[in-house]
Amino acid sequence: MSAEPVPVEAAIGLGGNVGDKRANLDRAIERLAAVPGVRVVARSGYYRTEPWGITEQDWFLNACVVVETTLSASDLLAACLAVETSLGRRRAERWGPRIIDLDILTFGDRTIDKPGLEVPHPRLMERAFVLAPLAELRPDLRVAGVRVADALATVGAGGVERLDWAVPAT
Ligand code: A4P
Ligand code: MG
Repeated sequence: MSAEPVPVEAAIGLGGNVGDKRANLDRAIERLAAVPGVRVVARSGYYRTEPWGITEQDWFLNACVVVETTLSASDLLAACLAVETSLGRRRAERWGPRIIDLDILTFGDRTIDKPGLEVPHPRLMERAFVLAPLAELRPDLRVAGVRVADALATVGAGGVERLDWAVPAT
């Protein structure tokens, strides 16, 4: 008899700037929570953020969830991509407008570097739109030895505004 896999805590960043941003984000979290082997344990507020990378596009709505999962990191990524596709995402321009994007930010304390999956997310520590919602949930989490809250203080929260919208229970 094989033992049950020990759940791993992973952080997932979400963002989108096309269509009904709030509905897309809510649906993405609902669908992620419905994936067998994934339990959403914490959910951040909603953040209105200035576009990063390609600045000539609409503002983004960003948020973060913490999940406990018995899936492998690759299977969690596949689940994230399936949620994106189910919401109608079509991949086009890199950093361009999107209905919804789900990025695995951290997966336990693992470092993964393979084609199609890099964890921790390579641009995590330079982006206030990722760090602000993550710091709300896990300020003391360390990524490459640096506390998330300290990384946010370094980057600054310019262009990132937490909205006073009620956050659905997880
Ligand atoms: N991939 C590799 N590692 C990961 C990971 N840890 N999590 C691969 C998720 N995916 C990962 O992603 C391309 C491929 O990355 C995936 O198929 C997966 O195998 P994509 O979502 O198709 O492309 P992308 O998102 O356009 O590119 P990229 O580099 O992932 O963009 P980012 O870094 O996600 O940035 N501004 C604001 N304010 N808010 C935003 O949310 N988002 C972006 C996209 C740009 N500017 C933004 C925002
Ligand atoms: Mg992405």
